Amino acid sequence: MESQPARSPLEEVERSGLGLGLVLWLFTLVGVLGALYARWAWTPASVTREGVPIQQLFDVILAILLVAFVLVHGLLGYFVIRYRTRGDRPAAYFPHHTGLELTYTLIPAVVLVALSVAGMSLWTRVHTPPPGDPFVVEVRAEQFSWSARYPGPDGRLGRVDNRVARPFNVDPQDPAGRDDITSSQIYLVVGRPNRILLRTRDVQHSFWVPAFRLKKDFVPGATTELWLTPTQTGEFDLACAELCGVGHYTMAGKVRVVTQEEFDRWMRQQAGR
Ligand SMILES: [Cu+2]
Repeated sequence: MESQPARSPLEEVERSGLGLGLVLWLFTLVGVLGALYARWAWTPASVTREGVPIQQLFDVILAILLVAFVLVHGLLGYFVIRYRTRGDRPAAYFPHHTGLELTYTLIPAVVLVALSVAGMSLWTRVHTPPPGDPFVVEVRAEQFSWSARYPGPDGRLGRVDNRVARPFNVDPQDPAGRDDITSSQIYLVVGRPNRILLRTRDVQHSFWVPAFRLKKDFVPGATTELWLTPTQTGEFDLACAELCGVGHYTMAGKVRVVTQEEFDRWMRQQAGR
């Protein structure tokens, strides 16, 4: 029996060039399928009016990224295979190509400027209070739980002062605060603008409801706010999106979007307790 002839070093290099190109193509395919799977299987439907244009912008960005990703890595794999060494010529070398450099500088620059303008105008729209009488709620974060404060029949939240050592730091001098209702339940009302005031009792936290497509930080000592208009009733996952201590991972909660009648009924029950 004859043994297999050993491969020459040149053959080894040629084979590894082919293998590397195929690995790059496989990587490209897995990347594209992974991104599409995450977009359609892991992304909950948007349930706010603001969430719709935000999702559209996400999708435009994802599409541009996928095209660039496939183009760059697909071509890289192709070149690795096509121009792998065969020992028949030296490698070509060119230090400069003005047309190529202008192309790969100007196209990304135009795309980035367009995306920045689209992002900034959307940001401004989402952060401009919508017309109409808003539903107001204060959401309070602390290590490691959530609570909420609702204005009572007077429709106004009592003034807060962080030096006041009372629940929610409500100033006892302000009569508007006497009928405020506090609860561990976070309610929002469907079909009207909701103004969510965010206050933290300790460190930074972040209010994030993936189905709303909006996220906002809590800043110690300040009140931040978020405007949104829910378009569907239901219970939606709330997560703290700012690493806030050892129990950060337990800071999951629910936001309940209900009709005005349901909310009014719940408020009457709370007031009568
Ligand atoms: Cu937190």
